[in-house]
Amino acid sequence: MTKPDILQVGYYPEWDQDPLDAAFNMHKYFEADDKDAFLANVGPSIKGIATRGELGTTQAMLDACPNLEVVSVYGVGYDAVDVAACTARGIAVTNTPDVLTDDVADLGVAMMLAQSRGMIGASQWVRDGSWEAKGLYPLQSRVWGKKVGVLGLGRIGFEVAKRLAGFDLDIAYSDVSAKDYAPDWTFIQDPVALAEHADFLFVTLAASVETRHIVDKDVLDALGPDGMVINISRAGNIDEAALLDALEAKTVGAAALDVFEGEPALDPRFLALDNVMVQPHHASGTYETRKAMGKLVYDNLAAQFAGKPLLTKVN
Ligand code: 8YV
Repeated sequence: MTKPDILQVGYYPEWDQDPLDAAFNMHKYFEADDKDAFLANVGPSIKGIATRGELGTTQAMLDACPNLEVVSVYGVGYDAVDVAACTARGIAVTNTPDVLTDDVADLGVAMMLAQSRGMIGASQWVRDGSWEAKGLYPLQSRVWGKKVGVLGLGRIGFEVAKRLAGFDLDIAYSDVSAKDYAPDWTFIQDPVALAEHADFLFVTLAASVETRHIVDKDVLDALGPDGMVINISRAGNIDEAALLDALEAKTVGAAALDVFEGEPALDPRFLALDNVMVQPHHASGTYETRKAMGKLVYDNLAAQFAGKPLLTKVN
C-alpha cells in the first residue's frame, strides 16, 4: 500500500519522527526555503497535516491541499487552526487533550511559587556571591492561605485548583457556568470580580475569538498592585500591551508567563522587568507528556487512513 502524504508543519523529536516517517511520506514544510513553491509542489498529494498547537495551519496550507482529510494537532489548543473552515471542507481536526493536563498545571503552580518567593533571583543571589557579600536575601511574599482566581475551570484549570487547595489557598473560579464537579470552590463569573477577589489570577481558558483579551486593563486594575497573573493558556487571552503597561507602572504586582504574542520573539519590554517570570512555552514539555502527545498525533493519523474512528476529534 502506498503511504499517505502528510504535510509536517513543525519539528518533532526523533521518537515521534521515526514512526511517522515509517508510516507516512512526511513532507517537512518547516525545512523548505521557499514555502509557497513547496506547498504548490506537494499540496495536491497531501492527505493529512501534522502540526503543533502553537503553529496550527495557515489559509495557504488549506488552500494548497484540496485532498486534505485530517489535521492532527500536537497540543490541546487548536486555536491556530481554522476549525470552521476545516469542518466546512469535511476535514477532521484532532488534538492531544488529557495527556498534558497535569504537567501544564504543575508548571503553572511552580511558576506561581517560584515568582512569589523570588526563587530565580534568590538562586542568582547565591551564585553571584551576593549572599556572602550582602547577607540575607530580600523578603518575599507568602503563598499559602491567599486567594486564587482560576479563569476557566476546564481540565487544566481544575488541576491547578486541586493542587492549590493543598496549599490552603481560597479557591474561586470563573467559567460559562458553575461546575458541579467543584462544589467547594466559589463561582465568580465576572472576570473583573474574580480578579478583584484574587491575589493570584490563573489564566487557563481555551483560547478563542470570544476569549481574546478577556484579561484586559479592567481585569488587571482589579487584580491590583499586590496581585499576580499566571498564564499557561495562550497569549491572546491577555491584552499584552495592557499587561506590560501595568507591570511597568506596578499597578499589577507580578506576572508569570509561559506564552507570548509573536513567540518565540517576545516583546523586549518584558525583559526589562524584574516583576515578571518568563518561560519558553514549555508547560507540556516533559518527556512523558510529549511522548504521549506524539503518540496521539500518530494514532489519529493512523486511524484516519485505516478508516477507523479518530481518537480525539474536535469537530
Ligand atoms: C504545544 C500547546 O503544542 O498543548 C498546547 O496547546 O500549546 C503546547 O503543548 C507544545 O509546545 C508543542 O509545540
